Amino acid sequence: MAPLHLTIFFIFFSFIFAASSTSFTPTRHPFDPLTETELKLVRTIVNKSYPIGPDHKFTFQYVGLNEPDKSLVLSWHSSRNHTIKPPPRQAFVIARDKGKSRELVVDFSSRAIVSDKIHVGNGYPMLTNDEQEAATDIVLKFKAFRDSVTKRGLNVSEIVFTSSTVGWYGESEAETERVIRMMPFYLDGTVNMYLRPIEGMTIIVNLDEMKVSEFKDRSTVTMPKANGTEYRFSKLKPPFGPALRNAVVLQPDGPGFKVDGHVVRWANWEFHLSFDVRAGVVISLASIFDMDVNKYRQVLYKGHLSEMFIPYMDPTEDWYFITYLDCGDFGCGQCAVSLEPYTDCPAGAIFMDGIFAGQDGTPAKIPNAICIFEKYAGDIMWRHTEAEIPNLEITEVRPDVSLVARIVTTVGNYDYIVDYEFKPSGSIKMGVGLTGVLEVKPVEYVHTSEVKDNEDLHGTIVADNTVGVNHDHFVTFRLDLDIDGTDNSFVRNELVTKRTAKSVNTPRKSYWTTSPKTAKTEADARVKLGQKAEELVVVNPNKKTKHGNEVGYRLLPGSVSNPILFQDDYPQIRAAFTNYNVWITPYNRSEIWAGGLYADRSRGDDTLAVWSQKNRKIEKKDIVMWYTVGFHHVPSQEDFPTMPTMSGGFELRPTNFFEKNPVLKTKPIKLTTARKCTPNID
Ligand SMILES: *[C@@H]1O[C@H](CO)[C@@H](O)[C@H](O)[C@H]1NC(C)=O
Ligand SMILES: *[C@@H]1O[C@H](CO)[C@@H](O)[C@H](O)[C@H]1NC(C)=O
Ligand SMILES: *[C@@H]1O[C@H](CO)[C@@H](O)[C@H](O)[C@H]1NC(C)=O
Ligand SMILES: *[C@@H]1O[C@H](CO)[C@@H](O)[C@H](O)[C@H]1NC(C)=O
Ligand SMILES: *[C@@H]1O[C@H](CO)[C@@H](O)[C@H](O)[C@H]1NC(C)=O
Ligand SMILES: [Cu+2]
Repeated sequence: MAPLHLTIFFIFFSFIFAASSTSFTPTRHPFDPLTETELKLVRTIVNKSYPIGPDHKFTFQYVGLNEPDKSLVLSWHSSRNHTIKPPPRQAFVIARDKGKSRELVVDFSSRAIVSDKIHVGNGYPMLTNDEQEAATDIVLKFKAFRDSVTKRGLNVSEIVFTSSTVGWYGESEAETERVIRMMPFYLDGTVNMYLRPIEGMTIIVNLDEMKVSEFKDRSTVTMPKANGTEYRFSKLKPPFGPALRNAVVLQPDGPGFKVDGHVVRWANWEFHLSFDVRAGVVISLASIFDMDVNKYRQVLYKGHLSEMFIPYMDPTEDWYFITYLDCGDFGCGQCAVSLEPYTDCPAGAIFMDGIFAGQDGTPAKIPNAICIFEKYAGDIMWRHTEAEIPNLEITEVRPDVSLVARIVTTVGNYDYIVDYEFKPSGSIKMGVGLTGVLEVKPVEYVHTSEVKDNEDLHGTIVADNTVGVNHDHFVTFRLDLDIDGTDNSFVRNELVTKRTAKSVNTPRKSYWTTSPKTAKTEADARVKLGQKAEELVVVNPNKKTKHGNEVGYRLLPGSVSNPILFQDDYPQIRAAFTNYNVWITPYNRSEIWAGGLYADRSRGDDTLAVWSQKNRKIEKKDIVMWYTVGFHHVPSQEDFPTMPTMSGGFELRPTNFFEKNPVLKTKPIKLTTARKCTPNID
């Protein structure tokens, strides 16, 4: 069967805005990410107070935009013509300075450090790529390690490393060392290193001292084979399949969106799109044009990934500590990869680089870290066929086209595809796709029949001598919704079943009706999904529609997986922000990272769960919604040697926000095939 090369062309309609340029022109915006010039300036300014360089034990762990004052941003934004001055532009820096974590705020206009303090609590800042690479070099030169490798009959030059944070397991000393655990893998015939772990070595590197602080070898020998781990097309051998036809989405008039600096305008949407080394994509000031009132209305002040939690379920020596907080430990932006045109993102996509500071403060760049594209996946936006009227048949259909901002974060073995999708109907969908390579454990077995009675493999045999270890993925988003303004409330609209009253003349025994309750405090707004039928709506109680309904946006959750570790288990204490699927907190510019600002070796004392304990008032307040997308992952053989994408997500959907269907008057668009093709079935 020869694969067919059939090209499908779709013609896209561009909505309100005309086709536009595909290049970014620099425009000042309070949410613009720090530029290379600004990062260099940060380095120069900091160096005046704290000499930078290897001898000074001063390293940059995080450099990002200092969250601008929200009220200043809003008045600047609402002035539209931008005659009001934007808030001062500042950088927030977390540095390691002679064994301490130092927080600095650097102001660009005064070219000065305007805030300077030492972090005194638990936890350490994000790891830099640079120090993880340095740690690898240190271990490769470490004599005891090299001896162990030789003793095992292995070749040092075939060994590669990833690093793992070590977590916290109840240690009570005030200060622990800032250490990581180095995990060796063996190439020798494969590039799929994660499938060939070298087990039984404990290698701890102190990052501040940059030296091996502990080394142990329990000399286990099992290692999965390299054979069968290949995934590069160029190296795989025929037969290939299943055959897919080439598909190209063509927009003869160019993309229907416009990018001005970092501001994206498409159809009825306008938002700012940025990159942060910890969060990845940051969406801000998203507003939607309402034809009825002829203006843009605010929806999302700021939305981004806040934290991820990936605990593995093997409690033994080589595995117990694998309980990552990926964004706080490794940086979900720092781990972003360059996206491939036409495969990671479709034709017509445009790309944005990710700029961040390396450990010595010099700017580093991830080219094409974010892409933006229009998506048409054959879905229907709305339709109706009317066949009941004599002598008249009506069919009205509008295809569903949306705009997607995408980033792929590859944290070691896993690739996370994070999509922010905007729909003309007013919905915003957040999508999370998991793909990449499993984290596996070598075993002596090749078949389930060999497993001893009562032995828990903590996973599935997915290949010869290879167990894919059970684990979870929890992906937490911070969503500062501002529905038509900042003063919002959270309404839990329960659907309650009623028995029909005896007095009503009906054969029906039951019905359901709505019972809305506004959450007064944070405690009222902690939601475990799936326990009752309820709609969760963020409303603006000061704004009502013509018919008296409060304008709002509803949360449409995706499939739900809750954490099932015990609450007193250390990883769960650190990741207590996953204890509920939904939380609401009052806006606080310091409460951004659900697992705490200092996630590495954190002790759970600065999590969303702790902030929520303050039980602050949240009615008619500027509120923030937190939502966790969860997956329990029992690996299967299909996940080997790479894993087909597993997807989850959720939707924020207008609810009495508009007076009527906002896409009613969308002109019909024809997604015709430009070239007439006869599909060849063979
Ligand atoms: C930091 O300042 C010192 C002294 O002024 C200078 O010699 C050095 O080159 C500067 N380092 C960087 C990285 O700018
Ligand atoms: C800009 O907007 C402000 C407030 O909306 C208004 O007072 C001012 O007249 C406008 N200026 C110009 C030049 O349009
Ligand atoms: C070790 O690996 C390197 C390169 O990967 C190779 O050149 C060398 O011959 C190997 N040594 C042994 C003893 O196998
Ligand atoms: C590798 O695996 C393939 C089948 O997947 C098999 O045909 C081949 O013999 C194996 N090669 C080795 C060296 O084991
Ligand atoms: C804001 O958050 C920080 C960190 O959680 C906290 O210390 C501070 O008290 C909070 N401010 C308010 C007004 O709640
Ligand atoms: Cu998984």
